[in-house]
Amino acid sequence: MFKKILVANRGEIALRIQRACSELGIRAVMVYSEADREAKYVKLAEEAVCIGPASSALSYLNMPAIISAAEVTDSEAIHPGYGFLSENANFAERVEQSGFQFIGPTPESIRIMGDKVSAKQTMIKAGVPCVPGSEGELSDDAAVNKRIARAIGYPVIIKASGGGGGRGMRVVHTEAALVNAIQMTKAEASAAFNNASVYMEKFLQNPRHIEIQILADKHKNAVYLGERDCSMQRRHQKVIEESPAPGIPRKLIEKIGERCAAACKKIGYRGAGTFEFLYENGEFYFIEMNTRVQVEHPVTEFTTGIDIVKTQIMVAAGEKLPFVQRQIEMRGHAIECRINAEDAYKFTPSPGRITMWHPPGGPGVRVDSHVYTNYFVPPNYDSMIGKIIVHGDTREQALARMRTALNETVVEGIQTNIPLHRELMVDAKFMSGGTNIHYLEEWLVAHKR
Ligand code: MV4
Repeated sequence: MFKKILVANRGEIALRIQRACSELGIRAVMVYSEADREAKYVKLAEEAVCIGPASSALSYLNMPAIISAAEVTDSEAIHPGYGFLSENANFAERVEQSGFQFIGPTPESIRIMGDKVSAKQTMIKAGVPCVPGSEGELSDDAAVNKRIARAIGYPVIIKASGGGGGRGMRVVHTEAALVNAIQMTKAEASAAFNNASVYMEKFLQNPRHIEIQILADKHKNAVYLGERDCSMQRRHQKVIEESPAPGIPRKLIEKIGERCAAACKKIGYRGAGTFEFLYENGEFYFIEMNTRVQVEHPVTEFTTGIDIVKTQIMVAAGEKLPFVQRQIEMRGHAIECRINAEDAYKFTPSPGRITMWHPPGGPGVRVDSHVYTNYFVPPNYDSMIGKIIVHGDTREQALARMRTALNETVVEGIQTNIPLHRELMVDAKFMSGGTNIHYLEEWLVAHKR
């Protein structure tokens, strides 16, 4: 096992990784920008290295600064967390070329999944069901593209191969609009991702966003840890996640989960990963794979009892997965609310000093947050300041625990989205379960203030 790991991230996930290291008896080296000197995990750290100014480009995205920090502290491995450099294949490569273990998949796996056309082709070959669409990248042949769209059936969606997470997409409803839409998406993709490759899919109008968590080791073992329903989102930012996904047959989840684990074995995937699916009319359609630990991983930790971050570290060190598929059981229901420093209904960021922080507690309640009373939320980064996650025997119990937890929580000095969460937890449609990816945005329009 590693003796020392460098944590190349900030905020609640930096603290989460620090906690996993502590439990494993590993020394965690924390890096921080000038704006993050006051963070809890920096104060708690046995070792911490300032890697640059507040601007992410000069600190958390600064590869030489991070690798130098690993060198001067004699770290053996680097955990990238989520966001920042976590899905940057070149970073993973440079980390390994510098003699450190990258806590995540191989640069090759990251590269394949970063290119959405190659990710999809890989999944089709591995037997994972995908959205019907073009066989790979679109050519510039208008007649061929019209034929592909007609075969799929309108509406179709044009997506940038270098995009993902909602960036670089365009819905096309008629043949008259097709050629121009492809041209526009290509031009935007070229500018945004330096990659003009685009592909076409059937546009699913009212899907749910369901993802499957997997874990794999370096010995070709892979398991799935059930699903998460992440349909409650606004502008491609998830707001609430839960597991299990209400109303989806267990047998179907197991069938898809087995396919995901088999795909991981086939491609030699290692570490934690997430298969993103759209779910509509009882069918799963793969869209993208995330090669990092995700914000919402605690939901799965609650339902499976497995520590995903600890397992990431163990498999990076070469250990075998400490469980096989039949030992993994899902129990109860978990829900996560992301707590953001923002106006609850206008969504404008609300950085500043937190004058009072009273997190909730009690049975089945977990709070992942790096903030505390008198902490200053810097304006330079994502507005998420923490997560409240609850677990119960049933969805109803989990909802009741979340309502209690949200009512107990006191945050003063800045604005948060807790009032929005309080309303959603008593919304009749959300309470009945199974809302689609458009529900929250429609709810916000209907509840304008
Ligand atoms: C789609 C889709 C409908 N049909 N693909 C948006 C984020 C990116 N991961 C994929 N996205 C979508 N792809 C087809 N063929 C609708 C979306 C989509 C979406 C997906 C998941 C969660 C929220 C979303 C919000 C808008 C659109």
